[in-house]
Amino acid sequence: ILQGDAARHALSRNFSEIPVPESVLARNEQLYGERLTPEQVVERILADVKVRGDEALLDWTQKVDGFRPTLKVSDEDIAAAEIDPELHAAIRLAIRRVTDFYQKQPAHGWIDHGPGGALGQLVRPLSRVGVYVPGGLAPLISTLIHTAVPALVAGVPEIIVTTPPNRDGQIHPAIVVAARELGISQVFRVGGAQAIAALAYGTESIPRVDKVAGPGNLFVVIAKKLVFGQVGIESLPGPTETLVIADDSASPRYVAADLLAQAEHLGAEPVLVSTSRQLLTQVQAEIGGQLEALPEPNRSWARDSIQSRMKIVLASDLTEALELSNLYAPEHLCLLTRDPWSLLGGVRRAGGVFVGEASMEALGDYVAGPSHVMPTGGTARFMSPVNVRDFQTIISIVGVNAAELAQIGPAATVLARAEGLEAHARAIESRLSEQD
Ligand code: HSO
Ligand code: ZN
Repeated sequence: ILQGDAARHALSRNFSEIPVPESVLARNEQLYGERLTPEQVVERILADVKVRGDEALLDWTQKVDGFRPTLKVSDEDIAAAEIDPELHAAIRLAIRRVTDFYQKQPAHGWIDHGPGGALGQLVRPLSRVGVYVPGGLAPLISTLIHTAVPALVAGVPEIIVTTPPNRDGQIHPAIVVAARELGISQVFRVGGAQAIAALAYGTESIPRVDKVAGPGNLFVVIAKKLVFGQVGIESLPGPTETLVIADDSASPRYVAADLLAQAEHLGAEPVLVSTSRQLLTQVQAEIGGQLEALPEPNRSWARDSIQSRMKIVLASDLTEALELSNLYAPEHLCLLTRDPWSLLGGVRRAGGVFVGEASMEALGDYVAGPSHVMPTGGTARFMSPVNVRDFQTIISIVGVNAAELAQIGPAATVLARAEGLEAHARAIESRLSEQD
């Protein structure tokens, strides 16, 4: 149990470098005959896809996953995808609730017409966006919804989805159904850094996009970092974290359940901050019991997060608890206290805040409303969750009239000459003199 300065130290993040697991290096050695770092592998993949397009995508997929998929999901396959009706209804509900949420986000431009003319900001959707949907251990159906919907609400006319196929070369039918429900017709069976390369550079079958969004594994995140500039990137989502602030009124059973829910994500970091020592002890016992009751492989995933990364902190009061949370800048902040709404004013850094017992983070992962793609790794200091603004640009409008020009033009010429830019000054004066 951490307290005071030790807690502060444990929750201050060290942003120096993403640690590379030994298992990744060993696998690279086995695949490439050299202990390449993930960066080196990604650089090779990017360069190859840029030059050889689709052939490179298939070769790298063959190398990493062991098969050559058919890249594009055909219109017939999209139309024919079928899933359990209950799951289908849940997908529809999630789409509706996330859409309703983002339709409330103010995202309009403005033009201010005054006596001096008009100034303003136009808001325009991006033309084409790529959404990466992780596959692998869990087919993240919800991630497609939580990334594509803000883009659709922003007005993006074309969305390209890439997602890694499973062993039989197919994509989970629920991901295909979700794409169909969203009106997305371009879905590609490719994952990893090669998918990001395809979206950034374009290939024969995958069109080049303006921005790539969505979470992925270490290779995907490194690829997104390296292609930034060539395309836009919404963020670099890393392993997930949840910080729970609980007082003596919280239910140890709920606190444990919420920590375990996030712990089952690979590499997750669960943090519990409480003002009650008794609660900390009770939650630890609960976690033990609930962990044993989980089926495999979820139990192993959750146990790894709990044993390797969980932090337990005793705070002197809720003010200190909030101060520690602001220092940590969690992706998710869950408030399980007597009066959770009273803490909101003190929250300065977090991806999302989950207020009270009925608003568990796992609900937010699916159907609450806000996108579950939120800033991780302490980036909530300067980043926001995925939202409508990520898929729009702002265009500045300058439309001053002659009267206004006469007022403000002379100052501009002074600044131009101070910068030594004579042609600028003359361009302004050419109109100033015309008016005399
Ligand atoms: N909690 C994860 C997102 C997710 N959970 C998707 C379930 N499906 C990262 O915030
Ligand atoms: Zn989750």
